[in-house]
Formats: sequence, structure tokens, C-alpha cells
Amino acid sequence: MLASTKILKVLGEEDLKFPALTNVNRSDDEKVFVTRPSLPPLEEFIPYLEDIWKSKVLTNNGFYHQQLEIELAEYLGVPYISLFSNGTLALLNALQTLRITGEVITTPFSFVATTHALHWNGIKPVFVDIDPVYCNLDPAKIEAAISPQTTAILPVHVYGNPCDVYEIEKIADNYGLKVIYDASHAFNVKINGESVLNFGDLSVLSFHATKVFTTFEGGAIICHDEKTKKRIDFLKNFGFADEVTVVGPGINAKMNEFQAALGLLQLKYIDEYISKRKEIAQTYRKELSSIGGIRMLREIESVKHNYAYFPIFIDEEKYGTSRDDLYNKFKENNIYARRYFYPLISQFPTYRGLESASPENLPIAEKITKEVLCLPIYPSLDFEDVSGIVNLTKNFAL
Ligand code: T4K
Repeated sequence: MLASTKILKVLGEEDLKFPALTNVNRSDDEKVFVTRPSLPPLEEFIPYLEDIWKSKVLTNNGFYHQQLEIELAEYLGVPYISLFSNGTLALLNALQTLRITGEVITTPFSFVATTHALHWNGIKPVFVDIDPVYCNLDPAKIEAAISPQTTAILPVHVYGNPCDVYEIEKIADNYGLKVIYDASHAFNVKINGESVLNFGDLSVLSFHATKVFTTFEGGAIICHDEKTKKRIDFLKNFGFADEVTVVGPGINAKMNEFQAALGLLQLKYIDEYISKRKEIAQTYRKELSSIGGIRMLREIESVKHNYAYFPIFIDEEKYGTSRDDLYNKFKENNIYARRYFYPLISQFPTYRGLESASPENLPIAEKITKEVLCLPIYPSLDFEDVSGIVNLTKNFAL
């Protein structure tokens, strides 16, 4: 049997002979999740699989890996990109690349991987509060957190909205600090036509299944020069420079050929995916703007957004009921909105003992984390479901 026929058979609706080989859960059909991966037509992926089968090159900087690095750099408008098996390993490697040590200033309002990457490198995270409008690291509060041990800043472009990159750059330059952006949410986001990924010393992307651009799992580091790109490439491949030379304590963090092949195919569809997300975001924006007690993030004119997430912020007093009540009401109706990011990273056991993790140090983040709810947004979400979400949000307000 041809490999492709076999795969189609495993995934076929009718064929449940091998239940252990399928994730298809029929009850999920009725559920609306915060996100669903955007995938190209399966038949377009089969030739890539056949080619990989034939070549027997599965990983280690194969053809698709090399090609995706070229095509992604061009698409994103960045000089150098190095692909990774996931965003977390890319973050770990970015810190190793710049030999970051000591203390790093970061945000508590992110996915936990941001801070875990510091912890795994033996670096002490120093949490600084966020701004109340876009929920990114507040540059006005960074300087007070700098100590003689500070070596870098690790901000996150949360929900894909750019940090104040100009202010952060000024502070970093004044104090001789490195800047690594966790740009996991910021695929193809631009400021005044320039990729947000070009700011800072390095930027890190995630191509996880839940992201705007997915390669199943995956990630990348964006850098400015060839020398840095080389160091990143060594570090993600055990430190090997050639067959017998190991230049440093690297790790295995390489993207494989299946991921890279999917990435190449995804590039054909990515603009379509983003424009569908935009339509959904515009509908939410229009329909929810009249509801008292619900705040949305404003679009920024100079920014090309990617609509990765659609967070709303609920003022319990004005809306009449709490964020958690609305979250549970959605659930009762098969709508799985998510509280990204609750709890704050600073509240997890590994970090809550740190001085900078105290709620008094992070009043804005502590408030926002109790208000935020991310509504479903993904290209295949149909408008009937969007209407259902809007109506429920409207009708649930007291
Ligand atoms: N930095 C930031 C700022 C990040 O947001 C992330 C990842 C990272 C770093 C690390 O990058 P990676 O190492 O992951 O590349 C999800 C993702 O697992 C995580 O990648 C993402 N951030 C985070 C914001 O969200 P969960 O625990 O919410 O995932 P999960 O499995 O509950 O998925 C959410 C929904 O997505 C599901 O209810 C249904 C849908 N889904 C999910 C998967 C995995 C699918 O339809 N298909 C799927 O395969 O963390």
C-alpha cells in the first residue's frame, strides 16, 4: 500500500478500526475552542511526505528545513532565521546564544514558558509590571528593577501587540543590556512597515498548533548577522561545527523535515488565514463595543496586526457579573474561551517566593489577570458561532 493511501485511511472518517491511532473525537465537533490549527488541504501535504519517504532525510538541516529558512526570512522581512523544534527550545537557545546570566527583567503576564526558559538557564527572573492598555512590559518601570546582576530584558509581544520597542531599546542601550523578545504571538506583525521581529538582539517565534502560523510544533530565532546565526545553528545541533568539532554545549532543538515541509505549504495560505482572523476580530469589535464593562484592545494604526488572539477585559462592576462567571457560562454552552494569562507566572510555586513576584510589585498585572478572557478566533470559526458568542456575551450582562 502506498504511504499516502495508508495515511488517508488512518484519518478516514469511516475507518475507526484502529481507535488508538485517531484523535478524532466526535463530541469535539460541537465544541468551539479558543483556537483550532489552520491546516492546508491534506492532499497538498501528501507529495511532501512521499518525497521525505523517498529521500529518507527526516531531519538535520534537510532540504525543506533550508528552504523554509529562506522563504520565511523573505516573507517576514527579516535578515536571518533559524528554525527550532518548538518555541520553548528556541527561547532556551536564544539565552544561551547571547550567554545571558545573572538576572533578567521580564513580564509576569505571559505563557509560563517565557520564565521557564530563564529558570532552565539558571537565570533569576525579575518581574516588572505591565502597562494597563496593551498588557506588555511597562518600560517606565524597568529602570527601577535594574541591578548590577541584570544582563538582559525578556519582554513579550503579548497577543501579538508590539511592546514599546523604542523605549526598551533606549533603556537597554543606556545600561548595556541585551534584549530578547518573546515574539511567540507576533508572527508577521509590523510597525510602520518594519517587522517587529527586527527589534532587539534576538526575537523568538512559536509555531505551535495554537499559533497563527503552525508547523505542528515549531519555533524560530530571528537574528541580525551571519555570525550569530551560525552560533544559534551550532547550539541547536549539540554544538557541532563539523563531524569532529563541538564548539559549545549545544542541545538537540532542530526542526524536522515534516515540520518544515508543512511550514512551506502553510506559507501559501498564511495571508488568507490572517485575513479571515481579521474579519472575525472586526465582527467582535463592532458587536461588543456597546456592552458596558467590556474593554477590548485598540488596534494601533501604525501596526499591521495578525489577530492571533482576541482578549476582552471584564470590569465586573460595570458588566454586572465576573469574568469567571462568563467563562463558565461559555463552557456550559460548549464554548471554550481561555483565561490567557491566568494565573500570573509570578504566582506559580517556582516563582512566587521571589521578591519581584509580590502582588504589590505587580498591581496592573494582578488586576488584568482577573479580567481577561480570550474569545475563540481562528480561520475556520464560522460566523454563526461568532454570533452565538456575541449574543451570549450581550445577554449575560446584567
Ligand atoms: N512564549 C509564549 C508567549 C507562548 O505563548 C508560548 C506558547 C511559548 C512561549 C512556548 O512556545 P511552544 O514551546 O509551545 O512552541 C497553549 C500552547 O500549548 C502553547 O504553545 C501556547 N504558548 C499557549 C498560549 O497556549 P494550552 O495549555 O492552552 O494548550 P491547549 O492544549 O489547551 O490548547 C488550547 C486549545 O487549542 C485547545 O482547547 C484546542 C486547540 N488545539 C490545541 C492543540 C494542541 C487544537 O485544536 N489542536 C491542537 O493540536 O497552551
